[in-house]
This record gives sequence, C-alpha cells and structure tokens, in this order.
Amino acid sequence: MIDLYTFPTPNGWKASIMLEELGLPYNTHIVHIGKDEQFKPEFLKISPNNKIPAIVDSDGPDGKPISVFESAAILVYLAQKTKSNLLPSDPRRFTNVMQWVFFQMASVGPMFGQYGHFARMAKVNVPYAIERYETESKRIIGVMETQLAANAYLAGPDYTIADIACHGWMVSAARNFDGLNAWPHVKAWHEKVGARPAVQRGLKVPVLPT
Ligand SMILES: N[C@@H](CCC(=O)N[C@@H](CS)C(=O)NCC(=O)O)C(=O)O
Repeated sequence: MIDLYTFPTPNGWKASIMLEELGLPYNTHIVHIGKDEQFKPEFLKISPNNKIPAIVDSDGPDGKPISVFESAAILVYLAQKTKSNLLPSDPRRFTNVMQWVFFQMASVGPMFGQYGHFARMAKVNVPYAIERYETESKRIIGVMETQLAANAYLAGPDYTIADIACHGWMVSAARNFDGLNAWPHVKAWHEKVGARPAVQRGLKVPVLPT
C-alpha cells in the first residue's frame, strides 16, 4: 500500500494524478502547509525539505518500505515500479520525457511559483519581482506553445509523466493569464489532459475538511 502525503497544490496533484492514472490503491494524508504541518518531525523524516508531496510505499523495490520526496522522483518511482509506458524504457524516449520533466521542475514550477508569490502573497509590493516572474512565466508558456504546435503531448505523440508534471501548474497559469488564450496549443493540450478521468480524480485530492 502507498501512503501519499499531500496538499491541494500543483506539486501535490502530480502525485495524486499519477496514482490515479496507474490505478494504484493509496491512503491520503493531508499535510496542511498553511498550518506549518510540513515542519513536524515525523513528516521531515520522509520529506527532509519540508515540502509536499511525499509517498511511503510499504512494498519497495526490495520488499521493504521506501519513502520518496520531490514530485518528479515520485513520478519516476511509480512509473518504474509499475513498468508504465508513462515513462518509456527505450533510452531515446526515456531521455526525451525526462528533459521535459526537468524543464517542469527547473523552470515551470519555480517561475510560476515565484510569480504567484509576488503577485498575490508577498507582504510588500515588489513590482520588479512581479514583472520579472510574469515575463519569465510567459516565456516558458511560449516554449510549451512551440513544442505543442508540433506534438500532441509535451514529449511527443504520447501522454507521459511530463504532461502530468505540468498540468497542475497550467491550472494556475490559466487563472493568472487569461485562460491561456494567448497560447492556443497550450490551451488545447491543457483541456485535453484535463479531460482525462484520472486527471480529474487526481485534482480532487486531497479533500480538505470544511
Ligand atoms: N521541488 C518540490 C517542490 C514542492 C513544493 O514546493 N511544495 C510546496 C507546495 S506546492 C510546499 O510543500 N511548500 C511548503 C513549504 O515550502 O514550507 C517538488 O516538486 O516536490
């Protein structure tokens, strides 16, 4: 059984969408990052960088429990555990998927995240930071637009973990940047991925108590 430690954010949704795509049974544990639960010692044992998502798989590769933090590491771990085509094993296709996963981790997540912070959450108004991260976020969406104009999915003709990694972040980009109307191929891809039943289920995890 897999235990998922998460909160409803773009990084958390990567893990829940992946678990739903693979049809793996899992228990969900809410780590309320607004209440600093990510700093609790028991959570830091599985996620030393105090961030969601993290998983604990009681049936690790050697039959012993294993914990995994960092959302992309979770995607790769789960794909390899199940030998899923969401991460092809052919070296060329594997590398192609991984470069888009790294693009998400190094560019999409950090830049969109900083834009959201400075535009909506910062305690002081810093126009320079807002403009910098907005410009960079839009440039990154432009990179995706070029790729998706020539390919059905981010890493080529097939849906892969690269699409799972990016989808949740584009939910916030659609909210911030006029429904992605300036990038028609990104918008169409986002709607196509968002129509997948597993993605819709994953985006509802976790349900916060009212
Ligand atoms: N690189 C990490 C980033 C994870 C991340 O930033 N998680 C945020 C929520 S989206 C978090 O847990 N923040 C709590 C904190 O920084 O204290 C990953 O992809 O897993």
